[in-house]
Amino acid sequence: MFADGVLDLVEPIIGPDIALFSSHFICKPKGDGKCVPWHEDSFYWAGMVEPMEIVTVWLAIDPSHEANGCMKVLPRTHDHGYSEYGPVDTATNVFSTEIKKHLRDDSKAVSIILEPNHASLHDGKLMHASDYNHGNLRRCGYTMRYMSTRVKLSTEAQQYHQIYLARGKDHAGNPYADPTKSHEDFARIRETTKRRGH
Ligand SMILES: O=C(O)CCC(=O)C(=O)O
Repeated sequence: MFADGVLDLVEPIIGPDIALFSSHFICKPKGDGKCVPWHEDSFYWAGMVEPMEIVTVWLAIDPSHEANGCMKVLPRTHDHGYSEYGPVDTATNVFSTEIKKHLRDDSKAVSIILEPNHASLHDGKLMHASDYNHGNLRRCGYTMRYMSTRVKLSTEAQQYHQIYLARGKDHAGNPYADPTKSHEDFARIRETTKRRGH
């Protein structure tokens, strides 16, 4: 998350002053796992940051192919970020809603096929999704999401979400958490307010 090799990938996009917004593994066991329905990350982060400028590095831990549910994107859809969503079945999807069908052209979808240690980058407003894993390999990716330190974490979000200074210096007056400490208070707040990360 703080390795120069990763930060060097995002610096040409967001500049030299970089904060880690969030990070997690997204793992689908072989022959299993739910679909990630079509969404924009920004839809889930609305109100948390201003401006909504977050880039995700999606690092492949396993091979990520169509058979085991690689990520797919709709190129050039990142001009909007807050589409209308309709319900989907949570028995087969990780979220309960997805971008309404008439607002997307699924025929333009591009699969992001990666080998272990390869990475893709996507803008927080880009429409993306992934199918369930119908292959015989686990599909695990590690997301690292970054923003410029000129982006402001809202006062409300500061109550339940932490960001970390990854490179350079702050410009927006954000508070930054200490990555060497475990912040169980924040974990408890997220649990009691049922806020889930994305
Ligand atoms: O890993 C996936 O299948 C989806 C990833 C995703 O939605 C994201 O990284 O924003």
